Amino acid sequence: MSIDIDHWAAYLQRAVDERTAVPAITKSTELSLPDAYAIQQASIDARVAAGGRIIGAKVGLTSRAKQQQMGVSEPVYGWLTDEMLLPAEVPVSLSELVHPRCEPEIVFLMAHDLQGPGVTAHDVLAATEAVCGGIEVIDSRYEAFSFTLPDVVADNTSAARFTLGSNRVAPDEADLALMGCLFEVDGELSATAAGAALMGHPAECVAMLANHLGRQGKAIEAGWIVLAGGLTPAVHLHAGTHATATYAHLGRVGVRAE
Ligand code: OOG
Ligand code: MG
Repeated sequence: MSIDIDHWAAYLQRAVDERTAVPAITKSTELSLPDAYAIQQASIDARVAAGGRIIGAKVGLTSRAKQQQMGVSEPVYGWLTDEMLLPAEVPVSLSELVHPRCEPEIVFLMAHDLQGPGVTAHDVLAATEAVCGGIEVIDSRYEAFSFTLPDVVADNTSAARFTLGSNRVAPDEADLALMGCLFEVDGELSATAAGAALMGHPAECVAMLANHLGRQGKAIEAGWIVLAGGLTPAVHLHAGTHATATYAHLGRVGVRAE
């Protein structure tokens, strides 16, 4: 049975526009992973046609903490557009979102294109301009923030907003596997992690992304921002919530919700 890709892309875009959670697609139809990526692509094509610009990509569900929290045990890939970038000090506006959560991320700023197959973590580091700390705000368009692997892929992996810390280091200036992270919410420690939580090394996640894109004839592009995946479980954002991630070498980055 073939499914209507454009119908489901519009279904998810309506949830974004109306800020209302919708039932997961797999509640009403079977959804293969290739069809889920086709829905994701149709959605991003529509955003770009409407004036959005792709400024990077993300890998998600790359840490055990995130896989366990969401009950999905395979990494996923999605797109970042300019509308998602939250400048420092600009609050997350809850009225624009459904039921957002946030999570600490290690972020790669790319100097060179990278296209799979065969891309290794070493290649990723050689193609990286700098690394910084970040926080991603995810906002599943599905009811109860609950989904299967193909559902979350179709939903552009819950991507909603992200913000970047101001400190940057060259990729050879710090051992990213040992990159410590303290994730605090309203001044209380929520979780700690090291970069190795992301598949042993955060660059491994970016290598997987390059190989994934390569299978579709696409590449990670110079100038892109790439999120390697949440290091810890995500936390709910309520009015007034202030979440900060403090990284070894990379300093602190925060988001405040209002
Ligand atoms: C899916 C997105 C996962 C990450 O960093 O693990 C993700 C979700 O948890 O809603 O962005
Ligand atoms: Mg994430």
